[in-house]
Amino acid sequence: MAEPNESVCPYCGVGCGIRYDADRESAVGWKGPVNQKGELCPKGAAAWDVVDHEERLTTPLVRVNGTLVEATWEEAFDRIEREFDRIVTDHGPDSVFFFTSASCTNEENYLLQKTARKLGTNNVDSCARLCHASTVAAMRNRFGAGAMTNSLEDLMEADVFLVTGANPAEQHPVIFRSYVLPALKSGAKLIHVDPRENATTKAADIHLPVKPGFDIPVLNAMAAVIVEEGLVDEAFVAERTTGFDGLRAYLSELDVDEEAERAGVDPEDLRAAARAYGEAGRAAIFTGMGMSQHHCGTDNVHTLINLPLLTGNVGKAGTGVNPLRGQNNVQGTGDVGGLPNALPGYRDVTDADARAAAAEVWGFEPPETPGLTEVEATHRFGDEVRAAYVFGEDPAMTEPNTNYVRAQFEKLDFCVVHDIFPTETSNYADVILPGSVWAEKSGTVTNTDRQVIRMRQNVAPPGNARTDLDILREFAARVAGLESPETPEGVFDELCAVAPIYAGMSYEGIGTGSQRWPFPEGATEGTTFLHADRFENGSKTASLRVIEHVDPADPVEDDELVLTTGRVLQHFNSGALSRRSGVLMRMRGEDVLQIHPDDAAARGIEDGARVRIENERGTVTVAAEVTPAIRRGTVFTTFHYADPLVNKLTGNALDPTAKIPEYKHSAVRVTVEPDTDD
Ligand SMILES: Nc1nc2c(c(=O)[nH]1)N[C@H]1C(S)=C(S)[C@@H](COP(=O)(O)OP(=O)(O)OC[C@H]3O[C@@H](n4cnc5c(=O)[nH]c(N)nc54)[C@H](O)[C@@H]3O)O[C@H]1N2
Ligand SMILES: Nc1nc2c(c(=O)[nH]1)N[C@H]1C(S)=C(S)[C@@H](COP(=O)(O)OP(=O)(O)OC[C@H]3O[C@@H](n4cnc5c(=O)[nH]c(N)nc54)[C@H](O)[C@@H]3O)O[C@H]1N2
Ligand code: SF4
Ligand SMILES: [Mo]
Repeated sequence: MAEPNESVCPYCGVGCGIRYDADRESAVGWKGPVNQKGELCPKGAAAWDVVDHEERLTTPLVRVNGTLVEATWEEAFDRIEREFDRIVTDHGPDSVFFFTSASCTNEENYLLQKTARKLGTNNVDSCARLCHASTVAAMRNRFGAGAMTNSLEDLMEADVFLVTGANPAEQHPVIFRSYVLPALKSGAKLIHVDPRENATTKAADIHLPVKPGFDIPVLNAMAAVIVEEGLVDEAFVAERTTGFDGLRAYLSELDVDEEAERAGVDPEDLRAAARAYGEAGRAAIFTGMGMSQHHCGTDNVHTLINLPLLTGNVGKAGTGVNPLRGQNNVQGTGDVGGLPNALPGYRDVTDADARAAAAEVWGFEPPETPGLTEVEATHRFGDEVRAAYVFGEDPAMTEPNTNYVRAQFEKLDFCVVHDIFPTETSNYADVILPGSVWAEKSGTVTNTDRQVIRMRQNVAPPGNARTDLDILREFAARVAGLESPETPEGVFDELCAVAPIYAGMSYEGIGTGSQRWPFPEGATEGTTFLHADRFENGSKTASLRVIEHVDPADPVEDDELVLTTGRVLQHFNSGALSRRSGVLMRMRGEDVLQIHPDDAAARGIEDGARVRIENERGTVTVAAEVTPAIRRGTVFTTFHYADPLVNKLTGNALDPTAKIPEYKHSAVRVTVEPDTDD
């Protein structure tokens, strides 16, 4: 079987349409709801490389006397059933933790969270925790919904884009090229807040090279300028906000120059940015990991939200607060209840009505106590958590402080990894289940601007591998006695019956287009921008808040530098897919450490030299890229490689509200690698 059916790119949350092209033996774009001309970035164009890759898992593996050996599905599931049964009987259902997968479909994740809840636990979370958990926490708290407020189409109407802690030119390339650049060509302005100059900065009118971890001073100072210079939308503030007097009083005491200096940015540039944002007819915000991945990530976004509320830039086209989401289905994984505190459709597990509504469809009531979040769970392996089901994620590589995380995985009594390739985490697995990749499955994913898009199967999974949904159906039946619909469409229909934001959707309605949530029963189209007359929580008003800066978790000694980590265009997260693509490896084969010429000179580091980066958590070695694109005192590298494993250096600090790790600020010493020849 090889059918060129419309599917969705397995990489980022843009959600471009791709399919297999047998003549070219490669993936090609089709005119999807997002990539409307069929355009793709290099990752999407190379996505076939992962489908027929020789390292694919093609048969179940079971650990026998310490060694992984090939097994039948029957043997693998017998082992899983026995171990889950034993552990749940001895330690209760909360001794099991489920990783849902932001790289997998709504239907798959829906079944996995339902299985956890049938077993009696809310211990279910995904890498959305590592990503925009803080953004979602702040936005849900203030607006009642954590997703992009606006749609990509209406954002083209913006006069100003404030892009902070995000690099969409590399991380969301088709959005940048097809939605942002055309708006810039028509005269819109771009403000970029980022410690580095990168591909997004090239298109910027104003760049604020903030010190990692100092976004609150920048945003408070911008708010102060907006108030001071009379750029507040008074009618909007009166009608749609509360708390203005308190915020105004706080901001009037603030010294803009001092805040700018504290954050390491030029005060005049900061004032220019505030004016551009405040004077714009329509100003839109894109926010990313530079904001969210701090132990003050939730506060960062709370401070950010003051700007649209002060200037009336929410609830209309071309405005809002728009978190650019990570994987192709990180949005959907949360939507369908792959979260420890929420049932499908973001209904709180603590809400008795929500549990009763789920019970009506499910025939059982989900537990009421919120479960553990992803990193908290890992930190409790060997204590109250004894077993894990890891679906399409590689926490032993991508969670922070990997030396510690790996020691935690050692402590599990039982670990199942369900993936398409061997991973760093599968080194700790007792059973490995070979699943299916984008071209081998059917289902839906929800992209960054809330569009539910269909994936259709192009080819069968290799060898003995099975479709992910098929595996999860059997898993549900074996460990939780749960019968599930046989087709992806059957599962989707059940999801729509449980999740009010999806209630009116159907496979037929989506077709080769999309349906955007909220999409209630009987709707004919989704909602392009949220919060128009009321916020999603039903309130007419949202609060303005006073938020104060907190210092990053790692203190930085005089001889140390601040390591901030992130991404490049050609690679993706753990690199599981991108490092297996010949084209992408040719484009960018090796990791480098960006370091400012002054910091390099002070350490005798030349461009291309091997350098050692270390702190009390670990040591890694990479090649130096000496460049003024990074601010002094800060160094940058990616986390895309298993070697060098950069997450050895990141720490255990978590945001107290959202429990997101501080990936964007670690104190490190950087030295020339001693010559290994002598
Ligand atoms: N090519 C590619 N695309 C991807 C991914 C990928 O791995 N590769 N991953 C996907 C995923 S899962 C996600 S979550 C998204 C993430 O997309 P982005 O949020 O764009 O990703 P990052 O590169 O982690 O961080 C963005 C920027 O934050 C800056 N930054 C660092 N510290 C700070 C700070 O303290 N303040 C501010 N204001 N900025 C700071 C970094 O220099 C970086 O340029 O991308 C998705 N798309
Ligand atoms: N230092 C540092 N660390 C970070 C970050 C950072 O900025 N800096 N960012 C964090 C963020 S935002 C994120 S989202 C995480 C990402 O962390 P992970 O989610 O661990 O990384 P991915 O590479 O997205 O992992 C996807 C896994 O899913 C598998 N997979 C892909 N498609 C399928 C499929 O269809 N079926 C199945 N069964 N498996 C599939 C892949 O083989 C891979 O093993 O990393 C976090 N870690
Ligand atoms: S922009 Fe994202 S979804 Fe589109 S082709 Fe590139 S990686 Fe895939
Ligand atoms: Mo992410």
